[in-house]
Amino acid sequence: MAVERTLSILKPDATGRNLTGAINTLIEKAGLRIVAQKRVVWTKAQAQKFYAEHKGRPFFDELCSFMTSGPIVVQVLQGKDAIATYRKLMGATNPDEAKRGTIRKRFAESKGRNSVHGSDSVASATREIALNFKSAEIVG
Ligand code: DAT
Ligand code: MG
Repeated sequence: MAVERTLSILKPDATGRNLTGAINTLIEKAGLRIVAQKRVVWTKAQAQKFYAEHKGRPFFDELCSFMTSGPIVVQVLQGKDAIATYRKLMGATNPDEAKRGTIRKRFAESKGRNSVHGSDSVASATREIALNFKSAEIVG
């Protein structure tokens, strides 16, 4: 059980419904510590760079439009096995397939408007954290 950091994003559907506090409570109850957090609006270029692995997929343009449609809260979460712990708390991409008690089961509106992002590996966490935070902004 390694102490890890992962990048979390509360997406525009979540900020739009004022769910930041409710989701943060679930994050903290799961034993993860929010060691960096800011509310921002991404440019289209920032969204396209962040989601570069999905370029060419049919949902790519919709995804980048959605992620720039309103404020997002970007966070660094720290804790034991933070990457897998947060993926489990988030639930499946499609809320219809997400398990009871997960963030997406509780809050997601659809496969696209699914409330949260979480890094899926150590390599993507490292990349995604560096894209969004300077090291001095992360206070563990
Ligand atoms: P996850 O966010 O669970 O890691 P992903 O990396 O496969 O899922 O996709 C990134 C985001 O793209 C996902 O959270 C929502 C959107 N997305 C994925 N597949 C989609 C689809 N079939 N239709 C609409 N949006 C989709
Ligand atoms: Mg993903």
